[in-house]
Amino acid sequence: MRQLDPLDLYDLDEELTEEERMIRDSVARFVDNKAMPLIAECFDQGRFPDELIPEIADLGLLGSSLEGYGCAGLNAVSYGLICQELERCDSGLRSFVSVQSSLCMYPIHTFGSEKQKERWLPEMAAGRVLGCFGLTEPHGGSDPANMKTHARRDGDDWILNGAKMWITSGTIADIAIVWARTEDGVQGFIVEKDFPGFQARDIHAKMSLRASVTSELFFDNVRVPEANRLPGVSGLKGPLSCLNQARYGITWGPIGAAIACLKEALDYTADRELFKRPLAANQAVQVRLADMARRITTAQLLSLRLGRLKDAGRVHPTQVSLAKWNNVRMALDIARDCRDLLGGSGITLEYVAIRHMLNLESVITYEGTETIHQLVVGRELTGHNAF
Ligand code: TGC
Ligand code: FAD
Repeated sequence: MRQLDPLDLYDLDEELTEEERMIRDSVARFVDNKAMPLIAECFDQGRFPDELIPEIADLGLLGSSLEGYGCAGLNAVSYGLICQELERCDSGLRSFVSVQSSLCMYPIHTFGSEKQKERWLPEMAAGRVLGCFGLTEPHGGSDPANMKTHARRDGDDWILNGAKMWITSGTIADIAIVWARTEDGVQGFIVEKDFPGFQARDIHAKMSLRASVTSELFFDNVRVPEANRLPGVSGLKGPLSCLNQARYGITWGPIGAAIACLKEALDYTADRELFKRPLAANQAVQVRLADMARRITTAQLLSLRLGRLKDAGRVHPTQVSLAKWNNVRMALDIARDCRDLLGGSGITLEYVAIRHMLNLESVITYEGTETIHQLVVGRELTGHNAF
């Protein structure tokens, strides 16, 4: 009998097109050769590896699924594979690309004026302009309908006041896509970093996503020109539809993290001899490894189906919620279990498991907590809104 690939038990590679495989493999090469050698040290130092941005941009990974304006126009499955490969290295690297692509370039592309698209998108695709996305506020991110940040019309401008919390890339961003309450409902604004009254400050002492920048944003009577308002949307469906894009990518990313952990655990348990046999020869260890492979395979099937639905224009937000919930939970549980299989070695950054485990504690919280996604699925099943 032929030997199966332990990291792709159902030969899903065969389900990909040649172009999708090529994109995945070129990102994988970048990750293995350029990002992996840096990442443990960056995590240790609490530093985002911004030296990788030019190559990430050259590979076409910023705004990769958008058409025109210097973007690659790839399909949704390719975007998913990009997220998977980046997060095989670190959730922080995938976060950076998710935020730039799905949360900043997507709203400009979808809701922006032609002038805004021409001004910002080519520069963002080239990695010369970085973005961040401000939706969450300090008093509670799960309930964005209770938004306090507000903008008031003043002649040709808007006056913006409020604060945002837990904002990825906040202090390295040149522009922030900021969602604020107005008399005409929630609106999106492109706030430029040098607008007077706008301040970004890093959040320190994080034990998770240490190789990513996480910030607070403050707006004190910031004057934003009408030309910087996104004209194509009003209401919470604006930011929530950006989240659909990012959450879709996040269903793929943790598959990469889980694959990295399982691969490490397979190698480690094969090499380590205890009680006169390899650790991997114990039934109790094999059950755990088999369970990881089962859960990874399920997640791979879920994301690939989701990607094909998205490419066919038929994806439903509840389907994204179910996959975000399932796949992040899968990866977090696997990372924790792999950490344990490595024994004492598993607590060091020499191995990947603990770094992924700590990162996934953020991934299970951001872009809708696990509970929020469970309640979205519950609402779909029962028709009762439990929020
Ligand atoms: P509700 O207030 O009833 O609806 C408001 C409007 O939005 C529409 N809508 C959606 N549109 C598109 N996609 C979705 N997924 C949508 N969900 C709702 C809805 O139809 C309505 O439209 P309209 O025209 O009738 O006004 O909202 P709801 O009850 O449906 O939603 C409640 C809930 C709890 C699900 C929602 O508030 C939610 O998702 N909360 C979680 C917030 C969240 O995920 N925040 C993430 C912040 S960004 C982030 O974490 C980035 S991490 C980045 C990284 O580093 O990778
Ligand atoms: P809360 O909403 O206060 O939730 C606290 C707990 O209550 C959670 O366990 C939640 O599941 C639970 N809960 C909430 N409602 C219910 C309910 N009805 N029933 C039962 N339980 C409930 N946001 C951005 O806008 N932009 C970003 O770039 C961004 N990047 C982030 C990066 C990191 C590293 C992190 C950690 C967060 C980031 N976020 C960002 C914020 C993220 O989206 C929020 O943390 C998340 O939405 C949860 O909000 P909260 O932290 O205020 O928790």
